[in-house]
Amino acid sequence: MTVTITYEGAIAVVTIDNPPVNALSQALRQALMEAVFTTEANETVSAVVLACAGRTFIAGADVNEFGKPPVPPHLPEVVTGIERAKKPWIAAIHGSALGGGLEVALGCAYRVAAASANLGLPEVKLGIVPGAGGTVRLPRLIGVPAAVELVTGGNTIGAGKARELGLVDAVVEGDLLSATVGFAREASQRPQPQPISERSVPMVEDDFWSRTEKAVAAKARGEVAPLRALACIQMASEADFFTASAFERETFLDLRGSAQAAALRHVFFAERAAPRPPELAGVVPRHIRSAAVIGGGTMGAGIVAALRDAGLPVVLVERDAAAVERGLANVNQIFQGSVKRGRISADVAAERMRGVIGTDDYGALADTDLVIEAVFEDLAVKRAVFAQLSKACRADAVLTTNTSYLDPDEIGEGLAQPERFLGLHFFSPAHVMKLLEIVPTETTAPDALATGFALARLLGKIPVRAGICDGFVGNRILKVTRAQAERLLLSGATPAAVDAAMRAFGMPMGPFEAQDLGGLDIAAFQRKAARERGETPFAPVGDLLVSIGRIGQKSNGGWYDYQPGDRTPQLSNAVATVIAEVAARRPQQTWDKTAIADAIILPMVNEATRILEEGIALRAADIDLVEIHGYGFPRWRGGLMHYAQARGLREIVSVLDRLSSKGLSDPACDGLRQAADQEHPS
Ligand code: 3H9
Repeated sequence: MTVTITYEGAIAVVTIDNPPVNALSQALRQALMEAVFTTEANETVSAVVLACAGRTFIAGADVNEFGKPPVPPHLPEVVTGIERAKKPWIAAIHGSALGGGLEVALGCAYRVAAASANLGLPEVKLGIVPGAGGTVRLPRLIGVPAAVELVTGGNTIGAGKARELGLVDAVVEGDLLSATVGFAREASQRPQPQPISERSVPMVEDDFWSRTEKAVAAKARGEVAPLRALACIQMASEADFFTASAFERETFLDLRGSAQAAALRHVFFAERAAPRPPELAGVVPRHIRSAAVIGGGTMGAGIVAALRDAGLPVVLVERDAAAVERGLANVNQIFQGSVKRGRISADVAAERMRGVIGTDDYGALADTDLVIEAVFEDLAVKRAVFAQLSKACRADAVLTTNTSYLDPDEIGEGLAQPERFLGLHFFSPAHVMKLLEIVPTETTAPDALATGFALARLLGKIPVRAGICDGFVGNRILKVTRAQAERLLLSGATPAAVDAAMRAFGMPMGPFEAQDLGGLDIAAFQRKAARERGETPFAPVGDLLVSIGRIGQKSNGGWYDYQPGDRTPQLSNAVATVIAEVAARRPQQTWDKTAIADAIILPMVNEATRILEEGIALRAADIDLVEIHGYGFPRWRGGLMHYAQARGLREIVSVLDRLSSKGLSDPACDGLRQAADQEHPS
């Protein structure tokens, strides 16, 4: 870490160089304080530009320090030091000014940003609130509603939007540093602006706080930081700067040590570690300069869109001209949807479509680097595709199959150069969902596997390596979720009670609502296949509903009834009758929300432990990422395995023992019992 001071005439340029993201470590805070003293003491200096080396401005406090006691100088003192300097400080922002980084910039007299920069206070995403004046200065600068949106949502905004809000004073297209030095020269000739801390907070309407609190609570779904951040901004608007700053700091320190903050930090680091698994260290992936997708259905079209969003040229192969047309129309529909939602312009959508070549000729793949097969989940159909690919593609092209349930070892049987073949499991819609399960076969070479991870990086997805078993990591756990949900119905709970309990736990949707949305037919089809393999999947009610044509929203009825054109679930007498028939003569009990969540989540932990024991997942954190990014497990609980650790494995084993003694779950597996035995008493 270095902080250097250079001089452009009377302008001092303080440059921070603390790779990778100029995080505000203790050493950097100390050095910044010293830079304030040095520049204040130098009579030839009329203004100070604060710039950063490397890819970004200050990206925030150093998250690695959050588990440890805070060491002075604390960031609020540094920000105040900059704000009180007699020479105006001007922040030159490129890359990201986030969290503590933006708070430092708010201490400056002015902020100049590169057009490509982004700014924000993402602290709530780490389970905390800004701790160095963010909630107290921001409303004074940009008004309360805009500050509330930025702080409670934790999202970043671009330089243009920041200029509109008055968060930055100038946006620069060309050389940022020289433009900021020029800006500083002019600024040093003018009287300094009033420090933000001395400005007043603009008034809001009488009902603003109660209205906003409701809206923030509804979005937070159990996450505490957004509401605590809102309380800080309210305090900023109702008390003086010093009282509000003290309240903010107290809230920050309280949350910094909270279980939610620990969980969110765990996810932060797990997400950053995921693209670089240690077992692939030093393995060089193959080049991906072009891609092809076989199959233009929902999944294939989503994958094409994701590849185009990442800038790759794509060939879309279908079996005949009509299917090619349908596939291209599916892709186009995705881009048009993005235009409608304002995510991309019509020009960009057209450019993305121009980069897709549709064809029924495998000959078009002669020079393609990476092929993703995404045809119907049928072994024979998939094998036929790979027979064609074996002939058509370069010997070093990486060939992948997108499958959720089939065995990639069987799909790739007989393939030429099987070392370049692997399985992928995209989640639907593939251009939106962040998770990508990467499934090597027995013969996949390390560089082909590394190419799967490189693909995930390119697509901005979270990659998790999964071993081969029915459902890989995510869908194998999902089967337990669903089976447990049905066990609950047979022992006294209702679909609505189960769904409400899982929402209260923090899931975006309950298991029955989710099945109605996706369709009950797909899982029924998979259960049929499992029974043919001699397995005994448990879904007595689900099977009966499918047999009477209740397959979800698409049939106007599944676990719930639906009015045509309305997706609101309505309680269904027909379903209650089916449940009562299947549950007859089974012992019934009353279930509260906590007991329902336990009866679903803890058996999932049990299954996940088996998955780890079998080596299907390599790390507990990988399972956390699968659950969060594939199935909506609440991020603030840190994922399934982090939740289990935080909850206590002994307690989990004892709940599972109770459930299994009544036939309501499997008993705890050996691995879970052993881990519980080794757990320190809490
Ligand atoms: C805060 O500021 C609280 C204050 O209000 C209160 C103060 C009192 N600390 O994401 P990348 C590492 S809370 C430490 O892959 P990108 C990261 O682990 C903070 N390390 O890069 C990774 O390390 P490795 C508010 C950090 O280019 C490497 O940098 N700020 C931090 O895709 C590269 O990261 C945030 O929440 C950090 N703060 O994206 C910002 N940030 O190479 C969080 C990153 O060893 N950071 N690292 O795996 C980000 O959003 C992205 O990292 C950023 C760059 C957009 C900056």
